[in-house]
Amino acid sequence: MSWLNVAKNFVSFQFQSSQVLKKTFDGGEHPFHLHGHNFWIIATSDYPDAEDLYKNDYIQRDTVSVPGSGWVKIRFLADNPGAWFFHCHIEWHMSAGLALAFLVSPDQLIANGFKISSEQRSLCRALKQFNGKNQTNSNFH
Ligand SMILES: [Cu+2]
Repeated sequence: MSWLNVAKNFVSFQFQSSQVLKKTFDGGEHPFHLHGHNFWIIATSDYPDAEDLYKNDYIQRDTVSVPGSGWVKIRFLADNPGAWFFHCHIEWHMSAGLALAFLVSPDQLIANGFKISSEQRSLCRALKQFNGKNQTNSNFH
């Protein structure tokens, strides 16, 4: 991730591919999908001028293709409380750790009675333990 900015519930996020990703995976594109929200595609490394050319009229999608050696910049209105997965849709890339989660409005989730079960907590501990043992996977966090 190059940067993340949150202002008035608008999340701007730029995902930068890297040499680690290029070496680990095949160097091709990564179709990234966001759960729970649609996002605006602001620009990509293939179309960096889009940010100015299409200002205030960006295309809206729930999936964007990240160029293998490039980047994408997206923005979404975080108005749907929950933990939302943002991941590469190539199964083995996601399994290797090319994924993250946006936690939207955690205070509202707690106020609505959301609880993390002991089973979910054990999954978190297992993932933490796995990441500690697996150097390749921890490169993507
Ligand atoms: Cu991928």
